[in-house]
Amino acid sequence: MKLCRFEDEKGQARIGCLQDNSSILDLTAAGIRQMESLLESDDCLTRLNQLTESSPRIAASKARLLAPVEKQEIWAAGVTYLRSKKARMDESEFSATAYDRVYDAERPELFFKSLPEKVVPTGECVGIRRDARWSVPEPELALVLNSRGAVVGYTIGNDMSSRDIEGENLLYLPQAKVYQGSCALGPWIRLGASEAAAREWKIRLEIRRNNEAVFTGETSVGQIKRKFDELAGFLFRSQSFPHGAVLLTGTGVVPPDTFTLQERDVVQIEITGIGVLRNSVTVV
Ligand code: DO4
Ligand code: MG
Repeated sequence: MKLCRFEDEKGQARIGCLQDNSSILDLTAAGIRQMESLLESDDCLTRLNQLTESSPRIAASKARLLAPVEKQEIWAAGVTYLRSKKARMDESEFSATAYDRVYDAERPELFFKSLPEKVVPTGECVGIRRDARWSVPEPELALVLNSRGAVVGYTIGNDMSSRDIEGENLLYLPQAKVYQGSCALGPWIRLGASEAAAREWKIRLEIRRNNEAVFTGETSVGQIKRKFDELAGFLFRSQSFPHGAVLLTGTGVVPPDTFTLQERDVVQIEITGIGVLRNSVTVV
C-alpha cells in the first residue's frame, strides 16, 4: 500500500492511498486528516483496508503530490555503503580517516537534514548552492519511523550535497548538507514491506541535461552495511520524536568526481518497490 499527501483542486492538503498509477483514494473524505494517526497505529494496514472501502476515488492527474511528511524531523545516515566511504575519502585528504573510521565504528554517522516544512516534493526544484563548485544528488532509501522508533514505511530521499564544501573541512558538513532545497522526499510512503523485502530493491539514479542522460547509476538496498533497526536505534538514543522521524539511509550511487549538477538538470531517483522521485535543479 502507498500513502500520499496531495493538494486537491481547491489547494487543500489531503491524505490519500494510491490505488494504481491513475487514481488516489481520498482518505480525508473518510475522516483522516493526518498521516500520523495511521503511522502511529499498530494495525495501520488493517485500518487502511477498512478506510479504502469507503473512500472516494479521484483521478491522480487532478492531484498535486505534496512531500509525504508532516511534523517529522528529517535525519540522515552517512557512509553506510562502501561506495560512499571511498568517495568521501577521495574528496578529502583532510577528513579521510574520519570516514574510514565511521564506516567500521559501532556508532553510525547521523546528521540532521531538514525541517519538514522545507522538504521538496516530487515535481519541484531541488537546490544547488551558488557558493559551491561541486554539487551532487544522493539517492537514498528513507525510513519512515513512528514515535516508538519502528520502521512503518519507506520513501525515496535525495540528500543533495555540496561535495567541495564537505571535502574542504568536515566541520562544514552542515553547510554542505542543509540549505534551501537540499532535501527532497517522495513521491509517497510504501507501507507493509519487511526489511528483507526492501533489501531486494534497486536504487537507480538518472541525471538528465537538455533531455539527455548525463549520468546513470544503480545500487541495491542490500548493500547498506547497517540494519535499519540499528540506524533507527541510534537516532532514538537519548532523544524522543513525538511525531516520528524520517531517516535517510545513505548513498551508494556517486557520480564521477568530474561531474557537477547544473541549473535545469533533472534528477530522477527510482527505488523499485516504491516509485520515482523527480526534481529539476535550481541555483539557490
Ligand atoms: O559525511 C558525509 C555524508 C555522507 C552521506 O551523506 C552519505 O553517505 O550518504
Ligand atoms: Mg547522503
